[in-house]
Amino acid sequence: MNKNMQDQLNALKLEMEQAVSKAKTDNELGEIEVKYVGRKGQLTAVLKGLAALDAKKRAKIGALANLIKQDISHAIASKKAELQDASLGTLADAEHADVTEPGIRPPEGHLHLVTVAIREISAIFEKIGFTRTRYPEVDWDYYAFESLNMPPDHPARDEWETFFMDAPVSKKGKMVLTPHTSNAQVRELERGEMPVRMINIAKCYRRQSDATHVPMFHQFEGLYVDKGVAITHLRGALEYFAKAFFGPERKTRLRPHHFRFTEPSFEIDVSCGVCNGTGFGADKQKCRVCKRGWLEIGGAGMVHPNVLKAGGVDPKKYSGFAFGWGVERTYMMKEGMQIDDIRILYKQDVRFLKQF
Ligand code: FA5
Repeated sequence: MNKNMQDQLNALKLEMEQAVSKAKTDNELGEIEVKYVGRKGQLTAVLKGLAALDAKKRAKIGALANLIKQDISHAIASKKAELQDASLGTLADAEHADVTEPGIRPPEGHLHLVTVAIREISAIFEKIGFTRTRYPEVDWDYYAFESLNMPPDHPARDEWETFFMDAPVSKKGKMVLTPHTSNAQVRELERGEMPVRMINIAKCYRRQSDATHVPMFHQFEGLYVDKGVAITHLRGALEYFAKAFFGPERKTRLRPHHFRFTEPSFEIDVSCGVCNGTGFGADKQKCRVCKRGWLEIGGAGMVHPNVLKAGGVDPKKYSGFAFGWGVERTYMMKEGMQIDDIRILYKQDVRFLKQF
């Protein structure tokens, strides 16, 4: 046997075994395989040298070389399995989950304050038989003004600081972004079903922005029309709402006012929840919201005969009351709210919204 070749093979075996045992990744093992037992590998090169040996030596050295090749292939395979086991162990550790542990709550949002207020207001009025309706928020001038006893060019319209639509004009006039929910009054009467007990809550738009005004806000409009409806019913309904929404402590008052679509007309004030009706803030300055202890939150009155007529209702037989309040202002006056600028409701500042 060629002693030299045998030593060479044994030395190669030792080198390969050490390389395999040091390997840390599948890639390294792949490289070792190529380097030693691949087609151009070192062991393969030794085997190629066998041709030069005589038959007897060739058989012995060949057998040894094949044995080494097998051992190395086994060593590589078992190292691969070992590395895989180890990596699965690491994965199992990393992904270990104890299903009995309490879970982690995902962050939860909540409804916007205005949506909460709308739901609460609807529920309060539903209890006294008012049904929530929906009417257009982009409507004809006729429903927003003319049918409400405000003919075109009437100065009373100025108060509503209206956005007009750049759209074709019809028999019912221009289209407007509804500046109040009163557009629902004649639309509801036109349905011709008596009695009417509607609560219409919708978006309104006006060219206004300050601590108590936003250009897009919501109103809730009540309309009650039946035989024998009197001003006492109006008072009763508003008192009921104010107590249900603000609690028994808060005060409301009616002030005479003028609306073209009600007669008599009133404005409704509620004692301010920001300054507790004192008119002064914690800094001893005038309250930013009300300035005088009371905040106007809506208008009301007995439905004008011309409005009943526009809706096809005979004012000699029927009478009714109507009111329209701002949802945001009403909500700002709720116990403990302390919101001193209406615009914050629409700033989408999560730090503010999260507090409720
Ligand atoms: C009206 O809009 C009448 N349509 C109310 C009415 C209905 C009277 C039925 C009689 C019968 P006024 O313009 O005062 O009235 O608005 C009513 C309420 O809407 C205000 O008191 C206020 O609470 C709210 N409001 C008005 N403009 C804004 C605004 N720019 N931002 C926030 N709230 C507003």
